[in-house]
Amino acid sequence: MNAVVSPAAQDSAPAWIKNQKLINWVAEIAALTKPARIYWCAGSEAEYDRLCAEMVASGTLRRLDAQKRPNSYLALSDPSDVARVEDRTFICSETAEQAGPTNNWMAPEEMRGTLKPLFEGAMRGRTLYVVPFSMGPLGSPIAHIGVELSDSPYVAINMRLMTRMGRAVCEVLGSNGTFVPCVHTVGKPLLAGEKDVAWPCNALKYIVHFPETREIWSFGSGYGGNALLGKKCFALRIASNMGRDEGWLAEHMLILGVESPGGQKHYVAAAFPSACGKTNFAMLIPPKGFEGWKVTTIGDDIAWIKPGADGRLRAINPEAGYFGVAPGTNEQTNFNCMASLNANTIFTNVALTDDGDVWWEGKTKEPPAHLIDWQGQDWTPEIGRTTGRKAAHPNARFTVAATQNPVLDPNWDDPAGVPISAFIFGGRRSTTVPLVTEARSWTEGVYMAATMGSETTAAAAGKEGVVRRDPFAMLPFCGYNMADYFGHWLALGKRVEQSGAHLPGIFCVNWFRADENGKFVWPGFGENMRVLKWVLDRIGKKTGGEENLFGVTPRYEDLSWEGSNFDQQAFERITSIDDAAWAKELELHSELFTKLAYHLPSELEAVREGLKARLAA
Ligand code: SAT
Ligand code: MN
Repeated sequence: MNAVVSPAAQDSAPAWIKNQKLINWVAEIAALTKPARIYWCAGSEAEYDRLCAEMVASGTLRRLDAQKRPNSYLALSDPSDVARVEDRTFICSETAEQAGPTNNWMAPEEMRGTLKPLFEGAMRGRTLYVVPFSMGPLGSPIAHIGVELSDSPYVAINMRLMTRMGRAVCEVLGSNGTFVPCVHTVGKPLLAGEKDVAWPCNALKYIVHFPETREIWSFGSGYGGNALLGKKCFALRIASNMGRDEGWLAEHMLILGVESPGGQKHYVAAAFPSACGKTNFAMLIPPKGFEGWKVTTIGDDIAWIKPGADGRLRAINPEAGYFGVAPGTNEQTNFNCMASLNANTIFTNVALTDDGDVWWEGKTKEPPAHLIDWQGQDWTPEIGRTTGRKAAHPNARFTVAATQNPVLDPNWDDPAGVPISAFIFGGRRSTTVPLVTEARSWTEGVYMAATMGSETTAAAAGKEGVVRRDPFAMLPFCGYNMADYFGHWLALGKRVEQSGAHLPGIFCVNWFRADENGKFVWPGFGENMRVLKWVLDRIGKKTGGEENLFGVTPRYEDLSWEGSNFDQQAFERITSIDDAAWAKELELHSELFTKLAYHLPSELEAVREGLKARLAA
């Protein structure tokens, strides 16, 4: 069947599109953006292969060596379009207070007025791809459908790996189903006869959310979370609004399964900021001394969590693939991830080897003698040393379907979701925050997550390595007032507790404490299993710990050290609480609370007062 139609023949959408609202909306957006063609994505493999072949022909993709990296491609972006743009991301709720002080806000009507001329004719000369997608298992009561209209074929192929995409979604949508409308353009119309560039984009960027009408409009970028609108825009910023209204949670969390040698299985959801190791943690291989333990992946970036019929919190991964950071990934840091990337992968902004494979910093100890770097330039170790230029961009990414993961959890696609036993929150902190701390209550846990700080990474445009407050690792992703979001967490906890269902424990971790030379003290990666086991043992009341200033931390003897030579002295270094540093830390909490004073739950203010008093005593 021919699914390519001219905009004029708009109503000849494929027969499997039964939703008139969708057909009308596509016609409306086509009338505004004036694409040369409309293509309805069915989501088949043949379609994927064809779109990739077209992008190879146009120079956007390069096919990698068929033996070394079968069915895989490399895309190099424009050097100005390499990460999320937080300062160009807007939450346009009715009032500024609803967006809160941590989001950029503009009045909805003013923003619509700004966007209209930008989208007017923006897709001229290009194809408008209609990309229907489900966030979550098809038909799951926790899942939701979106449709992205994009003039980027790169978006279409990435969405096929990252979501359940295409015709099957339209069948679930039916004639009356609702969907979140997502409009995306790279913002670079093609004039008649104009030759396209490999990575079209616009210096001006707008990533815009209208929470009330649940709409997303993205202009000017083709990269990652700016362009794959199912991810941060829908699954976090819009979904956090849906969750607040409907009594559930949309979180920046991985979900993993842990099975003990005795066959006891738990699921844990863990929030870390972008590029802090969520993918590595979600695919962890238990270290020596943990024979018989199994860790499996439900998701590596986003969790949607809802109380089930029994009141217990159940989670799904709304995504169906991983858009992970390549640099630093290797057989030692993440063996399962490397295995996932063996074939059927899209790489973006990594380096190309002379034999048609990919390379990035940290992939091997020694870099190859010659590479084409992420900007398409010759690169040698010598050039790297003398210019400081990296072969791969620090935010270079891979896109791969979850089904490529050798440790994918058998329940990853279960529409009912999986029950959550514990929440873990972690920032990247070279000082101050100990290896692991258990909250003594839900409220204390919400406080810990709310006041979390982290050093910035290359995942967002801007300066790297500065500590900023990143509540719940949601600072760039919460689609409404952060103080109201804290309140939502407190209320949901009360609701679960009142239902008599198990309320997950809350823990805070920090893998990143460094010594005086800036070297990480904790080995991390597979060794994080020792902390994970302590977390589960605490939930099962099987191990000890001692109270510190803000929760319960393990003593050296409370962790399992079998197979490890990490000694007590090193352990003290990463678990010690420095009173002076904490006095400063509490000042930063105060600063955050002052900023979020409007609607800040009084319970959190009370926890802070308690901590201050404890520290003074
Ligand atoms: O660019 S993405 O938002 O998709 C990745 C990230 O920053 O976590
Ligand atoms: Mn993320």
